[in-house]
Amino acid sequence: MKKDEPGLLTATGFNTPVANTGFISTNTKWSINGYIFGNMPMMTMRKGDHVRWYVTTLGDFNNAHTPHWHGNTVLVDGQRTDVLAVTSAQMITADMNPDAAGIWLYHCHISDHMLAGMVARYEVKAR
Ligand SMILES: [Cu+2]
Repeated sequence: MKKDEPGLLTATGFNTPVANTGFISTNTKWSINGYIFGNMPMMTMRKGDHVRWYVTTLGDFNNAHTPHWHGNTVLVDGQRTDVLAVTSAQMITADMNPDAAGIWLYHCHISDHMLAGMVARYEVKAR
């Protein structure tokens, strides 16, 4: 296989038999604070708490994310929402006053990221 053979270069720049099998892309994982598929230690809070979420990401153009909270909403710059859009080196402060008790998903809403592990959980305990 020649290095500059058309159609063989990948986004990673690897041009190897392994790269061309899809091995690298199927083994790419997206994490939240280094954790994947909900294995992050549970983030816990109580109903009615004031919870401040600091949301950021770093990296290349692939590191655009859409963090999404199930069960509760956040307030950002006066806008109530349950999903944000964050791009590389951007920082967003989101304030939450959880009113729905339970264990909820917190995940990136970009399908490829979610399916590759970018999922965590948080728990809102009753008062
Ligand atoms: Cu993402």
